[in-house]
Formats: sequence, structure tokens, C-alpha cells
Amino acid sequence: MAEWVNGVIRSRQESIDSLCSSSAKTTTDEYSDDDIKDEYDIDDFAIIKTIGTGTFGRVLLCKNKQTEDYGAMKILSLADVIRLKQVEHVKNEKNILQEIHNPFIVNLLWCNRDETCIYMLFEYVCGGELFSYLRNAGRFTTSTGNFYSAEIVSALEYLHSKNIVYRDLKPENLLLDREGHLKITDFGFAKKLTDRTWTLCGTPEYLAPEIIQSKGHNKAVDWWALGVLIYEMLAGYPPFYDDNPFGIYEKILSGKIEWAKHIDPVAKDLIKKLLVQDRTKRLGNMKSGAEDIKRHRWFKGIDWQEVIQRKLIPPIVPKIMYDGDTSNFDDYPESDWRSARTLEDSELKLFDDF
Ligand code: ISQ
Repeated sequence: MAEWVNGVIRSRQESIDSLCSSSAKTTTDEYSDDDIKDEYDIDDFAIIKTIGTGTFGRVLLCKNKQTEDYGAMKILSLADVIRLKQVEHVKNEKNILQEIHNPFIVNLLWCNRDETCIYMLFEYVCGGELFSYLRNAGRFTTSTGNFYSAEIVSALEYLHSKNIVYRDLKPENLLLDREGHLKITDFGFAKKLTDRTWTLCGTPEYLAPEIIQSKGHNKAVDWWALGVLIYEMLAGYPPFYDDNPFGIYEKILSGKIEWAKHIDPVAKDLIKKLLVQDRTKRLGNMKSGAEDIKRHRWFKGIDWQEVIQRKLIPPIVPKIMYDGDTSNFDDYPESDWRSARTLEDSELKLFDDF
């Protein structure tokens, strides 16, 4: 249940699929393409504990029995992926994760499937979700919000430079590493945009408005979500809220924002420019792209080269007592993921290229 207590608490939000229409490498990178290995077997890993669950899978802390390295293993039941019509999304997720290397995005190390499940091995990001820190703090100070939003802008700019739209920005999908830097997880809704420049090659007189307007518009959804996230970090609750999802949609579409008293005026100016209904006028989505956001006064004093090199000083440093410490994650009931149904050959075909 999503619930507000004194306007501050809400439960974790499940991502929804109902609104989805379709199915620079840096010096701080620790991994290369060679690290995405395919020679492991799931039995090479000792499963330790569930650290996250979703509608069709779970994330488990695991340990490589040979190297003793920890990892986060995301396991998805193929039968559930089919039942919930997520086949295309899961393929997108894998293809996109294999293409990207960025200090603020969780690193995929290995991926495989058998007749029952998909297995994705990630580096273990031990600090837990930004969501938990935000709920514990109530709201963040201006400088804390400024740090996280700078790292997110840097990550989104990187994704957009690769024509990838993330589409699921929220505090639940942002993890803190052991130093306190952000890592974006969960690319289940991310989408690689197809090159539509050719569509404008037709005879201009005959082009439909949606063809002219759709050029590049998809990236704008991430900049809107950034506006929501900055608001939520500074207020402690999101700008559009109702007990009922349709009430939320109405508020989003109303164009009205109720401003929490203590939101910094400079942050408020940026949020207003991100939460613009007309996507062609939304900051981040105009001809200078992310530059317009990076040049906003809210980021005055931010050296963007230092951001990407993870040189900004994190405002929160997670408490980690030992390697493989899971105390920054919630406890979840354990279940036997090995009992997932084996697929029929006809169903397995859907995952041929996985
Ligand atoms: C890495 N570390 C902790 C949790 C995770 C959840 C999803 C993907 C990767 C992760």
C-alpha cells in the first residue's frame, strides 16, 4: 500500500508497465567488456540472501565459490516474464546493460539463462537504496540533493548520448556504493531509441505531425523524472501525489505544483523548468540538450569533469561492517527460485537470442 503519514512516508513504488507503449567510458571505470563473462554456471555461486524482490524475480547476494567475490544475482523466472509480457523489456535490459559502462550505472558482469530462469550477475553495490536514506532523513539538505542530482545528470547525459532512455528514475532504483556515490539499477524499462533521422527524408509537404514531433522526444521523459526526483529529495515527498493512481495522473496533467515551503528558490527554478508540460520547452530537451541543465544556477560551482571522475565528496557514507554486509538492504522472505517452471520448447524459442 502506498501511504502518506504526515505527508512523509510512502512504501516502495512498483514500476508500472501500463503506460509504456512498447514492449564515454571514463577513467574511473573498473570493468571492461571482457568482464562480461559467459563461462560461469549458476552453481559457481553460493547464494547468501535476498536483497531485493520484484514482480517477476529477485536479487540475491551471492559469492563466487572460487574467487570469493561478492555479486548481486538478479534471477527472473522465464514463465513469469512471459506471463507478464516482459520478454521484450528483459531483452532490452540485457542488450542495453551490455552496451554501457559508466561510473554511475551498476555494472553487469555476466548474463545467462537455462530452461527456467534468466541470471544476471552485477557488481554488489552494498550501500542500499537512496530511498531508505531519504525516508530515514525525511528530506535532504540542498547540498545533499545537489550532489545526487549532479551524479544523475551525468549518468542521464551519458545514456542519452547513446540514444538510451532510462524511463524509471526514482529513489528505489538508485543505490549507494561503499563510498556513497550513486549507481542506477534496473534497466527493465530502458529503451534504445531507433534512429529516426531518416523519417525526415520524405517529402516535407507530406510528413505527418507525429513524425516531425517525435524526433528525440523520448529523452524528455527522463528530464521530467529528474524534476520529480529533485523535488522529492528536497521536500521528502513527490510533487504529485494521491492515494489513487488516477488522482496522481490528474495532478501530473493539471500543470499545477504545490510547493513545499523549504525548497531552495534556485532548486525551485530548475524543477519548474524540468516539470514543463510541453516537452519541446522542457530543460534538457532543447537544442543544447543536457548542457542547459548543467549550466543552471543550481549547479553553479559544479565541475562536471570532477563529477564524472567521482571526485565530489559524498554527503552520506554507508555503514559497511564487512564485505558482503547486507544490513543496508531490507529483509525479504526467502523462496525457492529453483522451483520455477521449466518452459515448453515453443515458449523457450522466445528467448533464443538471449
Ligand atoms: C547490485 N547491488 C545491489 C543490489 C542490486 C540490485 C539490482 C541490480 C544490481 C544490484
